[in-house]
Amino acid sequence: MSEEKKKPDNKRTVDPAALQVLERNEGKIETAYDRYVNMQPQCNYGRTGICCRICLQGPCRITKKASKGICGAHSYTIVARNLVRSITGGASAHADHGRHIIYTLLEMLEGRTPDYTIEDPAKLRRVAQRLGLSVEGKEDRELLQEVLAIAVSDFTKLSGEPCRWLETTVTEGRMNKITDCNIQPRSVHTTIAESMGQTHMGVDADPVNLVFQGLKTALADYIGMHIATDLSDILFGTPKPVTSEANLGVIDPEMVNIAVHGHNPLLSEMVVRAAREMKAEAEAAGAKGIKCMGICCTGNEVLMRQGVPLVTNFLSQELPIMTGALDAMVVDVQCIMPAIRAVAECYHTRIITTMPHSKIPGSYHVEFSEERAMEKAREIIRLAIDAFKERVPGRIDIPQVKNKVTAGFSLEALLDIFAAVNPDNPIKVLTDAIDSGQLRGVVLLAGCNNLRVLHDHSHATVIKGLAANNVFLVSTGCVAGTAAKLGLMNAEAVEKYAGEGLKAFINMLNEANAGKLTEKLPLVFHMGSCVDNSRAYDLNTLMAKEWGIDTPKVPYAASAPEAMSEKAVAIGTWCVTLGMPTHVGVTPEITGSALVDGIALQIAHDVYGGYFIWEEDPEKAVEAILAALDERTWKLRVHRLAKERYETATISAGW
Ligand code: NFS
Ligand code: SF4
Repeated sequence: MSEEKKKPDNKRTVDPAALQVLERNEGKIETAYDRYVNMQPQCNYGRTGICCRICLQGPCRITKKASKGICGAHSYTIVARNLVRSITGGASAHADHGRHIIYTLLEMLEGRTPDYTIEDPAKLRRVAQRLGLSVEGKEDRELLQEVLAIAVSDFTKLSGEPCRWLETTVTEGRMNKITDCNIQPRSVHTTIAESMGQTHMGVDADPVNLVFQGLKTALADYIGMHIATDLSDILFGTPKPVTSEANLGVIDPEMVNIAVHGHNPLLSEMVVRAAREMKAEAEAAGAKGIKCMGICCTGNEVLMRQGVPLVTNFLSQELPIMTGALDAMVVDVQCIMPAIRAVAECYHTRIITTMPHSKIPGSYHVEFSEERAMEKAREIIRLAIDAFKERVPGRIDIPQVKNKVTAGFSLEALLDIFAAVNPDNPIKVLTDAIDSGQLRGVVLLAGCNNLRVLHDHSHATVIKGLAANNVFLVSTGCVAGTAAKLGLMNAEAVEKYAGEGLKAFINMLNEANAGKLTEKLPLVFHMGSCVDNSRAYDLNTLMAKEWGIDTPKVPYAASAPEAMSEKAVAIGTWCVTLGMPTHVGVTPEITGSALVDGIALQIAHDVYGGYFIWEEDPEKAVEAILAALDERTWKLRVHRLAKERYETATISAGW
């Protein structure tokens, strides 16, 4: 083995800003990049899903000698149960997010949350109409009450009729498929509870039945996140195109720097608002002002709505602290590494936890309150201003790396851009471009970072590869963070990386919107946080309706090149159930059962039209995704020709 190979690779990133921090640190302060090295080799039983710890007789590991667990559970049962529990974890996290927003809005209607208002009454009306409510002559508050009643019902009801947020956002064909296969969730919470019960020791041993429950739970996840997106828009506004910056260079040594990290806009929106009001206090402490910046999905939320810069994404979340100029990191829930506290210990940075169920020992805790949101936000900012006074000037070292970002592409914003070309039927602009062959299809880039692959490398490779092959790219979550940080989310990237067809398509949109947009359109269209994958799926549904087909025929794929969290497992599973070819760049923990793996890769396709593609090599992944899109475009063309020739009313339903 060469010297080079033996050296532990604790700088696994292609982000130049992150690399600078890691190189200057030289292992002095331990980060995730070091812990990944220390963790090797990782257990292969866990990796392939054949370790069961569901009862206290475990852990049971499937080996050549022991082909079943102590209770007699086969590898397929163990793998399927673990998978369902992982999907359930993801669905619970998204449900937590959605439920918190519902609760806040209910309190708002009772007059108990004076700092929140209905920011987007037009969205409220759109959502109400989609849910089948009559909006005529109703006040906003009355309408919101009705919308919330449906949201609460979709979260909690025990009866079997379809959840409104599911049946009104998918195609008729999808809804029929969901009903036929008996995977319609009763409600979000009920399904999560069912899954925990079904995977208890000694309940369901049938892997197919278990996987079907997994799909049902993934649909509950979809409902929870769709509710979260819609209600967030009503509360804080539907995103519109906005320009900002991303990467560690956004940290300004002369400002009080506050990073908001986590997921829920309920808190981050308030921190951003309070920061705007409190400039004088920061100036009194010797700063030029207050600069907010985001990490992970709450960062995406405030970037989309307020143009707040994104400082970094999931994997590099410890690094902003190591610039010596971050005064506070304010966190709520999900994807927050407990390690940030230990890194902050070496600096003046204050870690401020805010949620009663998400604390880190040794951190400051300012418990968030819907009733006193702004007051709490001000308290948080004062802690940051105090920390600013404790900075050690000699330790400040900020990589001068940042890139321009154009974000804010809600579905409404995208349709508005398309409407400049075709005001009567905006979505036809996109479907026509695919019909004519100018575009090869649409890909949703979603998901996290994962040290099992080189940080940000798989993301960047898949983005560049698909763009060069004329794929229209939408994105959410931490892959959107990669695109933003690495300069792939602006107009310059279109010039550099787009193939001729994609370039012509985007330029046509730029020309039609000249005078309306302040910035030219980017290579990758940022649709928001991970709950906003709902927006990306709405785009798919709209395309299917325009073509008069079901979603498994739409040349629209999903890709999570660096997936990490249980939420990503849940999202990937509903993407497949709702008809999308779904690439995952980090093979999930199911390969220990050929049966369960086969369901994900092949049987899912036969039943639902969507299927998984495991491919860890990002270049090969590009080929596989393009092949999936091409197969669909080709079939769509053949089926449409057949429809014309035989004069049938609808296009063949098969895929
Ligand atoms: Ni999504 Fe967003 Fe990032 Fe992954 Fe975590 S922040 S909710 S889970 S790591 S993309
Ligand atoms: Fe072992 Fe069965 Fe218990 Fe799992 S449920 S730990 S396989 S005995």
